[in-house]
Amino acid sequence: MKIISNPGEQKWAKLTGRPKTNQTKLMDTVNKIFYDIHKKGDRAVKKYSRQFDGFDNDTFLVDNETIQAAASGLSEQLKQAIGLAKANIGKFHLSQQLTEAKTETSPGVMCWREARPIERIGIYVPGGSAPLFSTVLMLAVPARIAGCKEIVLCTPPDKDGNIHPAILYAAQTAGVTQLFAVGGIQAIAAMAFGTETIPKVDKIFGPGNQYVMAAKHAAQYYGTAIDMPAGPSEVLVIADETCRPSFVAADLLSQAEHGPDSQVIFLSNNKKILKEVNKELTLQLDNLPRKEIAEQALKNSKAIFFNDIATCISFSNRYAPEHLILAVENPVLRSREVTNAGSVFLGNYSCESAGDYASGTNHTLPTGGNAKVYSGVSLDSFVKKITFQQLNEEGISAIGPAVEIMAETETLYAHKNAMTLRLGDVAGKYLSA
Ligand code: HSO
Ligand code: ZN
Repeated sequence: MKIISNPGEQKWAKLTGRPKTNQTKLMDTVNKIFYDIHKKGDRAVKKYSRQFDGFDNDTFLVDNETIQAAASGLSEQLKQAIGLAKANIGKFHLSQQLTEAKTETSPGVMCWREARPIERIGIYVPGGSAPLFSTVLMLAVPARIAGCKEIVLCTPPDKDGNIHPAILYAAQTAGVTQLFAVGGIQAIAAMAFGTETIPKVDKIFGPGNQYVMAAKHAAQYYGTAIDMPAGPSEVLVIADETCRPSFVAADLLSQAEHGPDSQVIFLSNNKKILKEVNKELTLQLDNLPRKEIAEQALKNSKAIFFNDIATCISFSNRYAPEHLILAVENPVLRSREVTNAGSVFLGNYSCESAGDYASGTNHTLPTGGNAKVYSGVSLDSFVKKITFQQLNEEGISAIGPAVEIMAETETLYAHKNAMTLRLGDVAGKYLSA
């Protein structure tokens, strides 16, 4: 990584920018496929699956037998690991199930909120070179806890129509209700509109390449919600002299190996550490099977020296990374200065991999600077919160006159009347008493 030294704030806008992709041409393709699938359903999904994935089958539905059989293709060790990850993800997301207190805003006026599950959710799991079965757990486990009735999963099969057994197994243990061997834009369009075999869902979750992202964008336009806008995955590591350079290098590489467009940033207040991490990077890179991908990602990455950790954190806040690792002295204390990040990993032992798989936090996180305004996926992502209110006679007397005059000023006399009638009713009761 080439090292930049003490860039002034006027350079931060450029340094914290993300590469731009041209969505316009992509959206033309997406719109065409959406139109076709809306009109022709399964027939169009089949056409595009054949065209893009080379997959030609009578049905996309993966039957229960195939799903059950997947377990036998996995080692006991892996199944136990999946069990541990599932349990921790479950515990952490269950802890987010909070009941809000009812509030009496004026005497006799009670207001409160209650969560209700989103009924039908869709999960997209990308194919490609890495079978991300951990994403199945990250999305289906909280969906089940939230009480979502239908959990539909789409994932592209290989040319023979097969799906990685770990994806099938994770889907089964996490409670996916229907699984389809469909990928890409056509999978998102199918879940957005519904076809003869693939059900329409209310909200689509999950990562994907730029085609899938563009399709999720279109799905929103046609009335299906999505988890969040997403781009290539990111990590920003801040390290001081207390860090372990080999750990830092491993963390940077674990992000870099995701894809050639992965974003990797390393900040330090110590020039020696910057050099040592660089040395470690070269050493560790050589042993990685995904060396070429990681190397490409590192080409666009940045290592920056700042005089102090406070400036490193200010820079990170401007960048708003998906993952932030604080390999510094007193990381918990330092974390108070963090204002924008998807998920923060504190101290030398808290690697991103822990959160990617098994600590319990969700790995579906905002990228591309969206951490300034979006939270990562949590239990809240699978519910909506409904407000309730109940007024009694005392409540009508307390806020009735205010409602009347506000409605009158807005010239909405039916609104006013709805309150006037009740005020009259309450007054009548007192008169007759
Ligand atoms: N780091 C990725 C998630 C992931 N890593 C899945 C490994 N498997 C985005 O947060
Ligand atoms: Zn990862």
